[in-house]
Amino acid sequence: MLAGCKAWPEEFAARYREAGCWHGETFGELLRKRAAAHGERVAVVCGDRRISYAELDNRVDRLAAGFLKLGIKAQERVIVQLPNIASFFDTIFALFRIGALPVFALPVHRRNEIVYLCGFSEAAAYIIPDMESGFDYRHLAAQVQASVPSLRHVIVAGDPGPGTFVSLDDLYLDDSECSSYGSDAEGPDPGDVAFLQLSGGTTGLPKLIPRTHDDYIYSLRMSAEICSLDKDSVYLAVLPVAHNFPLSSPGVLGTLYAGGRVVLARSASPETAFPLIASEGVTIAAVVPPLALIWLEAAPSRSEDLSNLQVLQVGGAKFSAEAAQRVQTVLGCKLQQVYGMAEGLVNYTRLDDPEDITVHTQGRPMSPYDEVRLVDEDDVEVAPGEVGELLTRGPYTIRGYYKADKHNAKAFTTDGFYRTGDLASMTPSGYLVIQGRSKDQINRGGDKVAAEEVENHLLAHPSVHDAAVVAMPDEYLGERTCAFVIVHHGAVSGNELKAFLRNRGLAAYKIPDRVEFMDSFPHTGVGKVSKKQLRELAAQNQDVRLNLS
Ligand code: OOB
Repeated sequence: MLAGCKAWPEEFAARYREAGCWHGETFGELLRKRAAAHGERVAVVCGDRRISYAELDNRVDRLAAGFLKLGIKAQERVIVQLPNIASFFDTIFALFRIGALPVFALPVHRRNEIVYLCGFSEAAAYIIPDMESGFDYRHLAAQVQASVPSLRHVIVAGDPGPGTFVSLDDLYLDDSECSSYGSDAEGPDPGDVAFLQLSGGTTGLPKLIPRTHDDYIYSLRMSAEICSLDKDSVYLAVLPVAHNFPLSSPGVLGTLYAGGRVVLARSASPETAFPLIASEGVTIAAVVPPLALIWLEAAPSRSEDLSNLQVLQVGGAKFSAEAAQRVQTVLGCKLQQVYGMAEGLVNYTRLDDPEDITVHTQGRPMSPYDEVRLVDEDDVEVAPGEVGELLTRGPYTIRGYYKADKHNAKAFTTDGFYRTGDLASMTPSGYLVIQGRSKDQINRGGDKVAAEEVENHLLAHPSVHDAAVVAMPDEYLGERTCAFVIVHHGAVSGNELKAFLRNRGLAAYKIPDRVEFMDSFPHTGVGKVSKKQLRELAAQNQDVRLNLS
């Protein structure tokens, strides 16, 4: 396994193989088989382009050869920051085929995140679009390359500009040239890491999640089965496809696994998504709760025919029961709640579950081999029905983050359970209800913000003496971010601090929505900053100085 990664103990690996979870197949082989089975069927729709399975497979071979020619080697890391475009699939499957490892960045990530990812993963290449949503990724890449000199290549889907960046389109070799770069020779082992996902994070620096071919393909197979995907399924990707939810739950990869069709949307707005649902006959789509609210609001006044849509998946953050109740009547489709995490475990409500379950629970684990425990602060299991922290291990849940031994000792129990930091209860029939969170994270409508990461950036400002970042309730996003700040000298405004964070290259979703100044922080009995009290203050939305005096 890749250095810096923790494999499953052999007894567990053997169990998962014997149980038929791990089939010993790689992503490269998977696509090859789908191309053989579904050849001319459309795999991916992107704007006017319709790409068949056979064409995708061929493009992947030609690009894989191009990557090899460029000097990208097996096990090398490649930061992939692409929006919902067809090249995303060529790119990741080509990297999978040669055993190079995509590191999935999100389109919203900026200099701070990308410099860190490139440096920490010792990336060989960084793959970007030219422009997207008015942002020029080539400027970002130039800054990244200046900070990470070891980065060998910047590859651009689109116009690479005048400098040294490489055009992705130019990398595809002709069929005749491919054999000399032997992309089929010595593919990766199914037990190898296939790619690295970014964790939502709770610490100062983001963590990387190594997922293997075996474990991820198993999660696709189970997800596709639970969501009844087959070759007639049409999946609409409105969320950024690099995120675990639209990537694999069952997402775009689960749809390709089932031989279905992936329709890529450049925007999640009803104006873009609804016409695609109608024209492509979309059968399943996945959204985060704030987006579900927008769709619910828009649907009654729109004229598109959404009748093909059978399932709307909602996940990434808690979906209110009130909104959940409206999905079937307003959109005319079944609601499926999805509670998952890039570290592994994914829970689904099932398509034949009664409404009471789909509305009020976040589903149950997808695999019979998922182990779930709800524990108290001493790791003792709570009584049935009680709330506890959810711990989990299983055939597609990692045993450790990449190069993070110290953090792993805290984030995993000694017997290999991942501490999700989520507080949940379980119904008698085994469904989970998410009740809150013990981790120091803000879930901003599905975007996860690690409080400590933002606090560290605030502390870098010369006027900031101390900072504490907490969630405040928000009707639309569920939560927004409030930063409490103590200044020790000089005057600084909230807007100046936000600009300071932006200038440090922090992604926009991590910039606090609100900044409040205080003279001192409330403390707990043991002298720690009481985030509980700060959350209460933020929720009250009052003058915090008066509240504390
Ligand atoms: C998904 O993955 P991540 O890694 O961005 O975030 C995981 C965290 C969970 O630990 C939990 O705190 C929260 O996001 N979460 C939910 C939720 N789904 C995720 N909280 C309440 N209700 C839900 N339905 O967000 C993710 C990965 C795969 C599938 C779906 C979501």
